[in-house]
Amino acid sequence: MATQRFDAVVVGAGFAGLYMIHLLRGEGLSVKGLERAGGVGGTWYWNRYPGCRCDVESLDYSYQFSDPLQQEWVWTERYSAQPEILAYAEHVATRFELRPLIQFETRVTSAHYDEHTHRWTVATDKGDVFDTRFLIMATGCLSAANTPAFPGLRDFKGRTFHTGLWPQNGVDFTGRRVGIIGTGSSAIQSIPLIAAQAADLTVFQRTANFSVPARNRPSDPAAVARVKSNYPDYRRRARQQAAAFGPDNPRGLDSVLAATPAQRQRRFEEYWQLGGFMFLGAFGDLMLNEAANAYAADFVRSKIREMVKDPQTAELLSPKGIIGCKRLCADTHYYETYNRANVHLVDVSQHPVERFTTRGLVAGGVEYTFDDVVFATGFDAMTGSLLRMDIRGKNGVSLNEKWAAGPLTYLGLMIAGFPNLFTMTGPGSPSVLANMVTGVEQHAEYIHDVITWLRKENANAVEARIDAERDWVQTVNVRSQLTLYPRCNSWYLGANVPGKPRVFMPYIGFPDYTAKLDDVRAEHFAGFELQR
Ligand code: NA7
Repeated sequence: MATQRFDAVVVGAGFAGLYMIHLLRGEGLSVKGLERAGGVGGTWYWNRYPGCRCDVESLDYSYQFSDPLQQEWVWTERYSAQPEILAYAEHVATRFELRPLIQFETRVTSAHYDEHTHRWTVATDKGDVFDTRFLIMATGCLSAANTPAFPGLRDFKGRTFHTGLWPQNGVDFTGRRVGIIGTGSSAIQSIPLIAAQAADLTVFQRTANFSVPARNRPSDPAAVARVKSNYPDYRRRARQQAAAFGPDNPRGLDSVLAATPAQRQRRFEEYWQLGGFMFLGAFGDLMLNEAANAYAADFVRSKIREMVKDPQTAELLSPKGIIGCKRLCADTHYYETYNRANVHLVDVSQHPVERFTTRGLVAGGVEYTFDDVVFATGFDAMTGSLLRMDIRGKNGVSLNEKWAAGPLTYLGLMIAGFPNLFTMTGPGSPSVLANMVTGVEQHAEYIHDVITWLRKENANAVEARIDAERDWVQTVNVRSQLTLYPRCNSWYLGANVPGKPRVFMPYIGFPDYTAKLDDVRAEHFAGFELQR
């Protein structure tokens, strides 16, 4: 196949890729989008499991770059379900005429940089070769599905599914004996629905997770009208929040340690009723201090005991550690589902899932037989989608070598030694700890600005300076140490993937990050270096 030449190749057509393509085309660049899926939507294309829903409210989890777009789109629920978010991504692709620029069902296999031409050669599984100046990785943070390498998996005669690679047309579990491995967010959302359909559902839990009721409901027209009457102001205030959403959400700023038992109980109950992530805003110090956090964790455990009738099951479902350290889950009737006669919980914390057989799987020396097994086992988060490609920068150094001890980036946007390569919401940026749509818009606009600067300066390439990268990695690390986040085995740390370096990947605090980006821009993109 003949090599095709572009100014920019954007890998991924999720929310990040769509807006990036839109911006670069607007600048007059020739742009090619490459997407392994058959359509746009990224995460929301793949995660079609029953109950899949966003845990950020719909008025926040949407683009703000176009006021007509945010005014005209109608979200039907407080927390959007996957089909509606996918429909929104499809609407955006149509409205801004992005599809003609995207090649679907095409996986990038390698990307190599040539220091003499300052260009990237990108190869795909379809045999295409692209020659491009800029390469933008809009590859998503939770897109590399993680299926543990269980011995004997190939021998299993039943059906298997991964929540993050769900069949396009759904799955009918009616009358089936189903096993599900994992109790993260995907499991917690899907278990109530699978349980309602299947003959029998067995949940294999390695670590109990904290979950709070989402309290999803139809959108409130009055609240929507209020936000839409001045959406830009709502967005501006949202960007000032630590996670870039919910500017009007109540937040307790005082310390739980200063409250009386009755005050504590009342406040936690009030925030429990609000639903979703808001629970962790009940007091100002819940994520800063282990003793403070323990009060919130105790409250949730008491709720689990109220909701789950069998005391032994309630005990097993009660998480031991820090609430919010692993991402908090928001559910609809998750704990109550364990009161159903057809739902069984198996603790695999001490006796792991050992192997698969033709009929099912063995855990703790017991064979469990199934028609279907669901892997709700998560993702190789934040770095997986990048490291699964053969990316080579200057001197042929691979990204896998560069990141052998953990990801190194400048601002989560660029990597020293990999000129003209940009990562969107990569490690070192607020990414998964903030509203992802706001994060991708911020990055798309910043990458656009860096490229515009380079072109104005008549340069051939831009690269992060190694010292700037080193300082930034240190900053990200130090910030995480000030919180409780590094104190558990979360995917934020890569702890869910055997052998992955244990490094806290996201930058905590959207407003400070925004201030840093603004400072860098004001200082003529300090830390970035142009090459001519
Ligand atoms: P998560 O949150 O990473 O959850 C994966 C779950 O799978 C978690 O409970 C894991 O237990 C479990 N797991 C992984 N490997 C195994 C093995 N080998 N045996 C038993 N259990 C295992 O992924 P999700 O898809 O639920 O959610 C990802 C994000 O998507 C979520 O945070 C939201 O942002 C949306 P562990 O806790 O590691 O002991």
